[in-house]
Amino acid sequence: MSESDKTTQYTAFRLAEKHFKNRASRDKLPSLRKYQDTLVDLSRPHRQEDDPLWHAGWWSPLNDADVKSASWMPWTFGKGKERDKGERPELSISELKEIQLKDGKVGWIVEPETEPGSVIGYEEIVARNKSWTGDIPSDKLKEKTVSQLMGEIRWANLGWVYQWSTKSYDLSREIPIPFPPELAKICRKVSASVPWAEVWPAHSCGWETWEEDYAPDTGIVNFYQEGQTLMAHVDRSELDPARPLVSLSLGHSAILLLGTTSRQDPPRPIVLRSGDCLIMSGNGRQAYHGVPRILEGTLPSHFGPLETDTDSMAAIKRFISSARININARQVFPPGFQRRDIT
Ligand SMILES: O=C(O)CCC(=O)C(=O)O
Repeated sequence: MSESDKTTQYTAFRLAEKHFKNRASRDKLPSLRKYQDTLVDLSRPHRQEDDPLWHAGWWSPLNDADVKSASWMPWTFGKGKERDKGERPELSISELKEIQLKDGKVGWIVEPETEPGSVIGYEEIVARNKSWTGDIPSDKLKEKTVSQLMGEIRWANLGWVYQWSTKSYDLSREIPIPFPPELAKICRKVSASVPWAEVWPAHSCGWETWEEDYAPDTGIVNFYQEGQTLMAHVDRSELDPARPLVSLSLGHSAILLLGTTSRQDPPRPIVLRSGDCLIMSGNGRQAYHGVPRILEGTLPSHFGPLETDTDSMAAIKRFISSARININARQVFPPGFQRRDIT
């Protein structure tokens, strides 16, 4: 198979991932400004002076020639190699709906074309749990210092433990690991601020009770160093396929790609800045999504070191100086669900 045959087989989602991952013009960051009509960037400040993305150069007009500047590179010759740089999705943001949240803030509704959810179901989770024999640590593992491990940590679990090898939660514990109450409070507050009737006017996905009974019990914390990515995926291991997944971003900004139920459809690029909150709910929970780029040099200045920092605050700031943290909270068990024996 020729190189060009291979590359034309990339899905639209993969092409978008390749586009945002592209590091060909190392001395210049590719421009986001040039494509601002297709980028959701809800918390972009009104003044450029206040914008870490502007300071880093992602919005700078100086970088507008990003693709052209790399045109001498050998890999731009030949159709296949050209396509290997990926393709920027051209979905206009003009049709997105803005909503007023109940706490006075403003939100945007991004409504991908998705089918109603399907989940793996409790019986299937039980079966997967039984087949799980544990992940054996690699014998290549060597002793490491805490600071080495901090640079390598990729994810951590809150509440029910997610097993990547079976793509299911380990529900065999009699008493689950508690989900941090302070975080649950924040997620419930965020969910309660959404006027759900406006988000889902045409059909109910159960949102009528969320204000009272949304209670996240599980979460994944993703740690990204610059250059790390998260491939396109769908989260479908929770028993209610529609309940909100509340996703909070901290540290460096990132591009999140939000697609549909098919990787063949072009995904919508969304800039997630530190402090941004993305909620996936209803059919939207079934959409492919991934993080192809941590935007280098975009750490907000308030993460800078201070003489008054405690040791633990100084350690956190050292970590985040080259990283992004994403905390996403989900509710595995719908209210009133009776867990049957799993042994
Ligand atoms: O890092 C993000 O913003 C997305 C994380 C995510 O999609 C996941 O953990 O399932």
